Amino acid sequence: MRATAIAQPNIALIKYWGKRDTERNLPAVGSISITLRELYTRMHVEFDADAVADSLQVNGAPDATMLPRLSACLDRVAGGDRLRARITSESNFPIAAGLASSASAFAALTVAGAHAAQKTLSIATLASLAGQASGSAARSLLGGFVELENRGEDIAVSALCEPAEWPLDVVVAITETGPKAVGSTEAMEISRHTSPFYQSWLEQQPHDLDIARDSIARRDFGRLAAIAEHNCLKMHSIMWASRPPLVYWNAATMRCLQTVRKLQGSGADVFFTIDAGPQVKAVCLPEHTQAVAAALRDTPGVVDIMISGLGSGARLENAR
Ligand code: 2P0
Repeated sequence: MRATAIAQPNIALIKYWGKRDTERNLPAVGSISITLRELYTRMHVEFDADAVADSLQVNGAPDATMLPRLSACLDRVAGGDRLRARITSESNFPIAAGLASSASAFAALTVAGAHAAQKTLSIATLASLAGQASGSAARSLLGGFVELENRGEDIAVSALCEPAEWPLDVVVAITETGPKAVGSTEAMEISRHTSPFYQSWLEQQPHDLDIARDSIARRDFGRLAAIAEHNCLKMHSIMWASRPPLVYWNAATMRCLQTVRKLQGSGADVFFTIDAGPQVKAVCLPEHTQAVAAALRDTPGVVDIMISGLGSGARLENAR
């Protein structure tokens, strides 16, 4: 009746922004991501016949804010008539700051919850359940390069390339550690309803996915870099043109972009991507990782650096 699972956050290279069904939390577009290795969320779920309510501890402290979303996810995984659960979560990176903490949290919760409830679920079912909790979480079920497709009335995830087949590195430049002002779920809806660019975003996404998928298959770093930066800046253009405007960047975010441009100018194989937060993720070939990390660390406003390779999908740590 208890299980622990570990999952890594993922970074989208072709972004998920917008929903086609808010009730079932179905994305309006497909996406392609890379799962990280060094950042993790460990989630322990214990169903307890004596407990009268679910409880949640995040990094050692009780957390009532996230609990309803986690409880609802466990209801879908284990059934609404399940026993109440003690949930314990531990992450080694800032939460809700644009580092995909909900992706690793809900991927780990879905896997741990299913096992604790003694259910053996396929990846397709786990993806559907994790995706209902958080769209990006479905991608953290798998490792390396992962595609999330809109398939029929649901979603499907598949691994495009294992980490060892194209071992890229990601340098995360942290420019702010506080939680973001507007959560992704709310921000996506603001964009869908108000951004004049939203419709063309939907129309162009299949093309961007095709280019990225093909670049990954050919290990063509330059082509992947160009489409990933383009797709990222398109997503932020939608946000900036929303009403109210959604600007997640700070001054250091922009400086990090300039640093990446300078590195590219000096011949480094690196590109940037930015999610719904002010952090900059620089994706690079391993031979450039140290130079990329040093340049970003020296960029004014950067408060910390994290370096990660590509990792594997969500998995059980132990169970009883
Ligand atoms: C992504 N993001 O593809 C995009 C890029 C943020 C920017 O997926 O509403 O927390 O819970 O399904 O999964 C963040 O969205 O959103 C996200 P919900 P989620 O990584």
